[in-house]
Amino acid sequence: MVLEVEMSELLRMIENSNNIVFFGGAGVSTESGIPDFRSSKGLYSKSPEYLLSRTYFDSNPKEFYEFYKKNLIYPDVKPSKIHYYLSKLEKESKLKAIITQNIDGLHQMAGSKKVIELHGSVYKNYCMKCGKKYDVEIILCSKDIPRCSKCGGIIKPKVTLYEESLENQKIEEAIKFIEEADLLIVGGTSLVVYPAAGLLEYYRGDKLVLINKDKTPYDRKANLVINQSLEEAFQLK
Ligand code: CNA
Repeated sequence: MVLEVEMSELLRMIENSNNIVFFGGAGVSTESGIPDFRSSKGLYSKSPEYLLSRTYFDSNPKEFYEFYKKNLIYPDVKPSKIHYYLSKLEKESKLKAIITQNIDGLHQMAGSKKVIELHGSVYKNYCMKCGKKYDVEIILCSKDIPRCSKCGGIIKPKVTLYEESLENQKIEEAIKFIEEADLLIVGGTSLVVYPAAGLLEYYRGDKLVLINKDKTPYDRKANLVINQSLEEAFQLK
């Protein structure tokens, strides 16, 4: 009953706003079949952060790629109702930007245009030696370490690994959208990965909504907390 009140309040806030920003994480894509990292069924129940660190990439590229291909690339997944719902809000000029920690490209696949991918994308890859760009097929088709056809350099995904910095330009753009947002909806993220989670501090409004199955360190700061799935919270079930 309490939850129904909260869910109606969320829909009312969405109805009344024309400057919504959505800040999301791995929980946005679990309904598409991509596991998150930190819930009980998440990837971290199996694997340490070390396997996705820059140190591991540089020292054990073959093993890095074995893990990466198996656990982070899902070429056949499709956007879920949540991705399509957010895309619809943008088409209606209500939602101004999606800021995502995800690297799966599903928001764009659902038609969203303004997507800031804080941690990059599995679909963008480049040669570390000559800079030649590659799509995801080169990673999927390589038997072990993907190599550049032009110069033989190692190809690296444009994905932010642990120990690597985020791109300044993306951070600045994300801050601008968050500062100007009327309604900030944060969903499907444990909010423990920095600096991404710290971006919420830039929100100046009084409509910060947190939707997450588990509790997060920011729950106390939010104006509305819904500990439910995003599908349920947006009443898309
Ligand atoms: P996380 O730390 O795994 O947290 C995900 C959170 O989402 C958890 O607290 C879950 O309770 C919650 N959750 C799961 N499903 C749902 C749902 N349907 N509705 C509501 N809540 C749900 O992931 P974060 O995004 O916070 O951490 C950032 C990391 C995870 C980034 O570096 C990502 O690149 C990385 N990641 C990305 C993907 C992807 O691109 N799809 C998948 C797994 C991890």
